[in-house]
Order: sequence, then C-alpha cells, then structure tokens
Amino acid sequence: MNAPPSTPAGTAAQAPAEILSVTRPSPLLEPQLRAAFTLHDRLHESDPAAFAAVAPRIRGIAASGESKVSAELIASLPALEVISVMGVGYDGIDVAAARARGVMVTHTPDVLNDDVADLALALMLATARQIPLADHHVRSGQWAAAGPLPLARKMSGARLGIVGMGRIGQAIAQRAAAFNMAIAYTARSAKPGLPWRYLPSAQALAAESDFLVLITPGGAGTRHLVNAQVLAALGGSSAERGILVNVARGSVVDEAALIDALERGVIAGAGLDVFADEPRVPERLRALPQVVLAPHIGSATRATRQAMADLAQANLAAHFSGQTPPTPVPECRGHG
Ligand code: 8YV
Repeated sequence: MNAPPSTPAGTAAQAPAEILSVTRPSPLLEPQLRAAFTLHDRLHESDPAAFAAVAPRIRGIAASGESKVSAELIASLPALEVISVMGVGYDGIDVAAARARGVMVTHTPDVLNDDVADLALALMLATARQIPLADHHVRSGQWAAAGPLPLARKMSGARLGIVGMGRIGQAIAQRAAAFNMAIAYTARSAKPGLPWRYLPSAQALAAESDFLVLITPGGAGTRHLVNAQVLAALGGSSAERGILVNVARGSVVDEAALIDALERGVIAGAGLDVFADEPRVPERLRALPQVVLAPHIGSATRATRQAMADLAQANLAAHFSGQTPPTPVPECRGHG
C-alpha cells in the first residue's frame, strides 16, 4: 500500500512531510516512506551536524519495536507530531514525553499475533524435544557413531503458565489447548470470560507450571519480573524442572539470574527470542546446550512484516491527512 502525500484536491501541492527513521527501516516499509515523505535515514546518528539543520522540520519518526526514542530526542524535534512504531511493543518510546508535547504514538498490534504465538509454541517444542541438538546429532554423524540422543521432555499434557494474557497470550493458549496442556496465566488482573485459571503472581504461576511462557509488554513495570525466586519456583514439586520461554522482551527476565539457574540446573532449559542487550547475547548463555536461541524473529515472516509495514505507513498517512491513525497506542487513544 502506498499512501500518497496528503494534498487536498484543488489546493497547491505541499512539500512532503519530513520523517526521521531512528532504525534501519524494513525493506518493506522504506519504499513506502520514500514515496510519501522526505526520509532522513538515521541522520541523528550518522551526521549530527546535518541532523541539527533539519531537526526543526521533522514532523514524524519511523521506529521499530526495538527502537529507543528518548525524551531528549523528542525535545530536539520542535515540529514533531507523530511517532509510528512498526511493532506491537513500544517500551523504548518515552510515551509520557510524547504525550506531554501532544505527539501521537502509533504501533502495529494484532497483525503479528499468529506469528509470535507460533514461535512461542515452536520454542516450547524445540526446547523440550531438543530439536537443535537432534539436528546436530544427525548432521555431525554422531547418530551412527554414538547412538541415540538422551531422552527428551514430553510437552503434550504438561502444565503451561502464560505471563501476560493480551491478544498474543490468548493465541498461545489456544494453540497449547490443542496439545492438551493445562493452562493458567497471570496478568495485572484476571480477564473475565477466559476459560483459563488466573494466578496473582509470576511466582505463584511458576510453581504450578512445567512451561512458563512470557508475553507481557516490556518497560519499567515488568523489568526483571522473572527473577531468581520465580526461576526457583518453576516446576513446583514436579520431579522434572521447568522450561522458560521468552517471546516478550529481554528486560522481563533477570538474565544473570537466568544464566545462573540454567548452569545450576534450577530450571531444565529455556527457549529465548529476546535478550537484555540485543544483538549481544552473553557467551555463557550461548554455551548452554539446553537453551534454544533465536534472533528476535517473533514477527519475522514475509506476510506479517508486510502487514506491519503497511499499518505503520497507514498510521503516518492518516495522521498527515488530518485523520485519526488506525492504531494509536492505548495511552494516545482519544487524543488524535
Ligand atoms: C519486531 C517486536 O522485532 O512487534 C514487536 O514489538 O518486537 C517485533 O515484532 C520489530 O518491531 C520489527 O520492526
């Protein structure tokens, strides 16, 4: 979808709005941005002097779910009106600073629910059934040389705890139901109308879970929600230790405590798509065979990234044609 620059019929053509990309733009979004706007691609990082010259004209920011947009950057852009995040998570954006300036923040919810839920199930299975090790066992010739792999962990019928019961959490629960898993969740409050059991804290949930899946928003409110105590509780009194899967944000887990728990066998394994300091992943974590690692690919399919790019562009196009963007972040709803 290519949104045309906003020029009401019968009026003189206006110069396209100037947009700052704070991340390397997705190849699915960049052509749309260039067709509709004047795009300054990471100019604040690559050429601060040139950035200072154009900063007063920048009216929009294009960001990704991992981008940082600080109060300082917002303050340096006096004409800023809108920040469009290509991602559902926006914990790197200082939304309070944006709102204080009347700047609209938008994101791309829903279109990625299926992919992130699919990846959560894939990491649960890959970790429990040691798929990367099994693949290596065959490729390396170990199967013929050393015989079968050690036995793995059964997933069907196990207890699943989900931390965060938004739209993606519900998509994960629906998939897990097909594996006959006993599903419970924690969230800020119980969600009326859902068939799954609510527990009031991550620690209480961990104590009743074989698999603990994290899909809660990042940011200050959930920082290190999964700490040493929660990891120690995982699996409860079961003879088998639990498995942690994180498809949320690296900040939700105390990564040092996680590495310690894995090294000491406090938990059985982990499937991780997100990390504390991406793309840097600690060597100690990378050395552990009971861990399955992915480079933040929750939404990384062609179909979903296309839908996300189109929605990120539609949010900018709507704003600059004087309409309310389709998907403002909750804090900006009703402020369009
Ligand atoms: C992407 C994400 O990494 O949606 C999010 O919050 O973390 C991911 O989908 C990213 O935002 C793609 O631009």
